Amino acid sequence: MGFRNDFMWGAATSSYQIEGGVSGTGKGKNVWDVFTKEPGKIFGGHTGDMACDHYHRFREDVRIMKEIGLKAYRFSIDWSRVLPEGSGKVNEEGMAFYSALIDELLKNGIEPFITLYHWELPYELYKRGGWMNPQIADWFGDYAALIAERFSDRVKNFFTLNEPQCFVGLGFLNGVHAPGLKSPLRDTFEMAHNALRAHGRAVQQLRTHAQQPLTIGYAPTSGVCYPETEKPEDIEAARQMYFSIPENMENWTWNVSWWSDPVLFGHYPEEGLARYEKYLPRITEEDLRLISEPIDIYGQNIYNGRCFRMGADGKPEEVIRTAGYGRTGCGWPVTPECLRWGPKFLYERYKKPIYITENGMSAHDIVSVDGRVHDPNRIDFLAKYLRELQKATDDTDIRGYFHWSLMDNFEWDKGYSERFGMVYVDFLTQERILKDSALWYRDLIHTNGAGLR
Ligand code: IFM
Repeated sequence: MGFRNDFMWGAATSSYQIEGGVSGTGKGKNVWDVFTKEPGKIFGGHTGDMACDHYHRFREDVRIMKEIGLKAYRFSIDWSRVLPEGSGKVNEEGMAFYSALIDELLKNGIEPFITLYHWELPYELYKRGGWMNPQIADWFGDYAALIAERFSDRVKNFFTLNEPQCFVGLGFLNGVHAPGLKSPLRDTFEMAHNALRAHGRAVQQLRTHAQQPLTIGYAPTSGVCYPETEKPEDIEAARQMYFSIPENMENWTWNVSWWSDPVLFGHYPEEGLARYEKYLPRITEEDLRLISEPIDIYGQNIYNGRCFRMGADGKPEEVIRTAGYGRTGCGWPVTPECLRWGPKFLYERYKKPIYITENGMSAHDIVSVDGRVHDPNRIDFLAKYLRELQKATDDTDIRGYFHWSLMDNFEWDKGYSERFGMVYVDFLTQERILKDSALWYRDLIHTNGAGLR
């Protein structure tokens, strides 16, 4: 079928990873502002204090987006920038920054997509229990109401949470991300449940305070399971594995159905309820009604996957990667098939229009002697992945694709050591250089993906 005429070709970023503007701006601290100051936590002792200085350079960045021809831009709001204590007093300077960014995007014909939470938990709320405190659903809801009141006159598209798998798993289970805790399993299930309740409350509040009909979604992540062949049994093996519940408790958050079934179906998956029984908090009917507040679109971040076939014993078996398989700068496998089968399986199961809310690769890009940044690997990655996404459009309602990321940025515990952008950022001078991949993407957008065939 190919991409729809109104397909949203976009790029994504998140606030802490690009904004800077940490001091003297009225912003409160979030857990990352604090965690990055702890010795030994982040590669090279890097912090997001300056990042890409987008807070001061957003007009230049929007001009770059325009040059690439982006139809859409997905960015997140730093909760602690607009509500320094997480609730209560508003930082008007922070609100003015996002308002000006939105105006600039619209002036340049770029559709804004706001993510409410891309891991910037206000430190003041963390001190009050953060995700462990059931009140967080209301704190997050009130924050969503504020954003809708101020911005929904101009912004129609919202995502609530980005990758709850990561902010609970990496932040509270293995502790490599802020706030860096290794919490008891029981606590992590409670936090996960509260995060889903917060999602539901935000959906309600966005709609209640909306100044126009909104398109609201959610943006979890997953490693996709894809089939070795198109034989129905292999497809079934991959589908089963994609929605299965991991046995390894150290990595329990890394799955789809625990996070998405309650949102879309109003109940947790049976397999998970059985396996996790001893760790679960009290889950009420009222909670499940809140969590499953209807949404309009389903966002999914997809970077890679694992291959499965149906074994002779009728059970799915993993196809081992071949020696020397392709890997990105940070070592993630290159598996383009995930961008075909992931959206297809998700659409079959959840029946919502799909947005790929993040996809891309890190590479150790450098400025060449000609002053340009040549990134043929990223172009190759994109061509292969997007060709697979195009195949998925035959039977799946796919509305948009956001490349991660617009520009190189602060890659969490890896600091600035991994470059995910299609725009190179010199972190000493803040100079931006469009990489070859940005020019390739510009041409692709121009033909609505025709060049992929
Ligand atoms: O940079 C991150 C982003 O914040 C969340 N998804 C994965 C990206 C690459 O690691």
